[in-house]
Amino acid sequence: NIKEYWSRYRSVPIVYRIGAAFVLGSILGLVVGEPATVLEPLGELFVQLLSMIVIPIIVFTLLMGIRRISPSTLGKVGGQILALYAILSGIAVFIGLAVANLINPGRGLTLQEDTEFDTEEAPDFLDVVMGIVPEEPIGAMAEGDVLATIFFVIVFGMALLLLAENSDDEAVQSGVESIFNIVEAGTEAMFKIVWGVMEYGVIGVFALMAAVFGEAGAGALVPFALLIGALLAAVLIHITVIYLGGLILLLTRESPIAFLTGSKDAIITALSIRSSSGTLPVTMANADNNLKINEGIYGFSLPLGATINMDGTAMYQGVAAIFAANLVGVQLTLAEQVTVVLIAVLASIGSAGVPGTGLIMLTMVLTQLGLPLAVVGFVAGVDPILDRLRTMTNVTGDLAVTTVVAHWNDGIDFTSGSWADPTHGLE
Ligand code: DAS
Repeated sequence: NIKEYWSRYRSVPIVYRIGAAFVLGSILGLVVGEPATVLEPLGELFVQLLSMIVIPIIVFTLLMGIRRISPSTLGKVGGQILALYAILSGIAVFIGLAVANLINPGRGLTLQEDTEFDTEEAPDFLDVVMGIVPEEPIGAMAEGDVLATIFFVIVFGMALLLLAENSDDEAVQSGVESIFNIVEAGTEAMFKIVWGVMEYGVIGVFALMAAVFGEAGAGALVPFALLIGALLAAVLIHITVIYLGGLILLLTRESPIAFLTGSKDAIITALSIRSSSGTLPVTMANADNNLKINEGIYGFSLPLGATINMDGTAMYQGVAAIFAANLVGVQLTLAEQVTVVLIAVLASIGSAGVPGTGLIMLTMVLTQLGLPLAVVGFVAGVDPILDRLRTMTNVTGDLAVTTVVAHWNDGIDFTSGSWADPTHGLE
């Protein structure tokens, strides 16, 4: 009967239900083609539901986190996180260039100059750094400005901690206490919402994938097979060698498989919605429930990473630069390829983790190299697929770095069991 089917359905971990929806939706899109794009709004709804809780979950978990780690630790942790994010992005671009020089995507293709596209300017580095201090903190939250929100919440949280330690005014003390109690309940409520939204995600992901493959169409993918293949190879090398081998196994001595298992919901969500910021609530839930990382660490490192740590995006700039050069029959010199590394790392710090960021950044890279911007319009058709590979790498990198920094600062709580038995968050 229905109730029994429903409880059997619900007993399957959400990530496998979403994974099945991902595959079935893709197949439907490839088979049905253009008509499948009618499902797009159902997919957009999923992205909007996740985006709705991004700012609230950052505010709640960051405030909770600040209570858990001291200001001096936050400074040390922040330095470690920023250093790892920058180093790994540089390595990612290098891997992207190395793989692309081997596979040589774009070889034998000719560029159709007539492709139209609208290039928005990717924000420049200085604007991003200056923009971290919000003139209107509530306005910054309303606009979903993650960096400005992080800055304000840290300042506000520090002020609360100082009051808790120094104020002798009873009312203030109990006020601080009640704020943190509200935040504690708010955080739990946010995670409940995440898993509720993920239930809808089964439908949302099915619709998203049907629409994206319906839109792109199997035929359109063939000329870009080498480009998609080169990015896929670079992504897999970066994730297995650098994240699983270098960060998890070498630096934390924990099981790379258990890390992947613990991160699976975030990985499949990133692959589905191609937005690191939109995936953030799931990324945080996995860090909290499965990887058992202290809120003081992930509450800070994950929102920051979703915005400034985009290894997949940086790597793509290297791959796409070689693709563009091959399209127009030029060979990039080593110096030019080093330029790509610098631009890609700086640009990936400056741009937000939203769909299509990597494509906008490509205009900066191609301009710098003197390669035709028409290439951006040329690859735009398959960018929804390339973007999913980039975003999945970005999110996995955020979790891997967070795990290492937590390990370095005693921020992983194995008292409640090892990673081996991660619950899928439906506690
Ligand atoms: N979609 C971006 C993200 O959310 C990545 C990209 O466009 O490169 O991380």
